[in-house]
Amino acid sequence: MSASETKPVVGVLMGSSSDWSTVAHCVDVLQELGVAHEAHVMSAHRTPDDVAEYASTAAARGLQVLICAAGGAAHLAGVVSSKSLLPVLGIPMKGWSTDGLDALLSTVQMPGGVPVASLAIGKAGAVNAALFAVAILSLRDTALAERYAAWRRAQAELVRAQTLPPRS
Ligand code: RP5
Repeated sequence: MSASETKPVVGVLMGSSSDWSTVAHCVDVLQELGVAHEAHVMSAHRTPDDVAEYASTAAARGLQVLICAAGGAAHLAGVVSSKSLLPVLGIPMKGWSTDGLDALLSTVQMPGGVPVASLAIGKAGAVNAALFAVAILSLRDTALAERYAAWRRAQAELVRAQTLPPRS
């Protein structure tokens, strides 16, 4: 078993438990690929001190990639990146008025010098955040790299197996 399977190496944060139904897709992929992870609700606005403490101690606790999901004025990924040198991946959540565009822009438009890699809004971003983390970890974990390659091959097979219904 590789180190990534025994101790959390990916930290998944979300701004609210209302994000969980989307973020669960990210956690499912991490689970499927055998990446040890932890998930917490933590808000850049509502619990800023907790976010700062978590991010500033994450690397020392063995985490290697941080994934942050937030909606609305989505500052979670940016604040985490401001307090950690780890790779930070942002997942914009669909919110209550602009279908996630507000969160996308808040996540992606970071000032130079404080990087956040923003994924797509919603489920696709959640899945891809997990896969992006896997790709990063795979650089130093050959067993994980093999599982990731197999996952991508299986995905391709599912696409090849797709058929279209006859048109009437
Ligand atoms: C953000 O505000 C959260 O990430 C969530 O997407 C959004 C709404 O939070 P709730 O009001 O549902 O707790 O901080």
